[in-house]
Amino acid sequence: MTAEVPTMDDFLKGAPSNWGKWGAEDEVGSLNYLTAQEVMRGVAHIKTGSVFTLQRMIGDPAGDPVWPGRTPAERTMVLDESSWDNDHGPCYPGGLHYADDKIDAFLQGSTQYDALGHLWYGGKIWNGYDARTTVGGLDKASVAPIGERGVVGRGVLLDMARHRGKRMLDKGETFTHMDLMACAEAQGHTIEPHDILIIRTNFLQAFYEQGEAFYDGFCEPGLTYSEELVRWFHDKEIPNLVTDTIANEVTTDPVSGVALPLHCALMRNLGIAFTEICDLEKLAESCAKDRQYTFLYVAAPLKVHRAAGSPVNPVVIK
Ligand code: UVW
Repeated sequence: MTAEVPTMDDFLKGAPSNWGKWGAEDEVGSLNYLTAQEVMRGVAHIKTGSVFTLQRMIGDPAGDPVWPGRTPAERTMVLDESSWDNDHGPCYPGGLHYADDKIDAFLQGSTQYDALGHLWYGGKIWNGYDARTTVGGLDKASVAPIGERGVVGRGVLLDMARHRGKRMLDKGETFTHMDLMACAEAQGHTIEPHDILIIRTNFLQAFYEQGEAFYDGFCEPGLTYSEELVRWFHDKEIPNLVTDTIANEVTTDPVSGVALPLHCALMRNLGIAFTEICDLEKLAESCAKDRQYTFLYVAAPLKVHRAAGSPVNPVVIK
């Protein structure tokens, strides 16, 4: 007999919450921890000026990994030289030609920031706003306020794959906050309050190697729920969780069977911003070489009105 999966309400009963902490109108949650002082703390970790960008290519010929049910972005040429070959191109004085294109894309279909109102349970989104405010577009806690604010602070790479001596973590493999701390210790640093946590699993390598078979029995590796873990994120006042997986946590909690409980416990309840589908390979290689795992992290998703998420190309400066 299989045990019944609890409702999110029951599962997270009594879990810590930051609702109201930054006022009744707040839409950026734990990003409020990233004060000017935190920006300068991040800047202090720039040692050589090397720059890394963390976005995966949109429309990568190798494929775009997306959450099941979403489709990769489709880019279409609207104008190119053939437009003038066929007399479709607009005529400008002087004979200017140009290329124009557009994309049809899930806003969560590439490296992205989730809006704090991206998901919910019990009829309430971040900060206690009614889930009905999401109908037709997010009137509250959309991605736009995160884009408006920007995200800058000390970033810390936690290379869980290297820490476990693996090329990539396995399907459904889990780790906890204790593992994150052990990983940091092995890397020669600590995790400090207000650090932006960037976790590498290299799991999406399986997508590039396996193609569609990657989605069979879909269960990504990642952080796994416990009350202690949620309390740790709360007490450490973590502003932003960044990973190289599609959804930042083990897809299904192996103990309870609940799907994506950390999205609810960390994003919906604590207001921690989630950044997903990052490419951490070049950064990880550099960190393994020079043993510098702390740096300045800078990101700002696109300001899309009422959107539940938006593409981003985060930048790390070491
Ligand atoms: C879901 O919303 C299901 O996933 P993500 O956070 O990856 O967009």
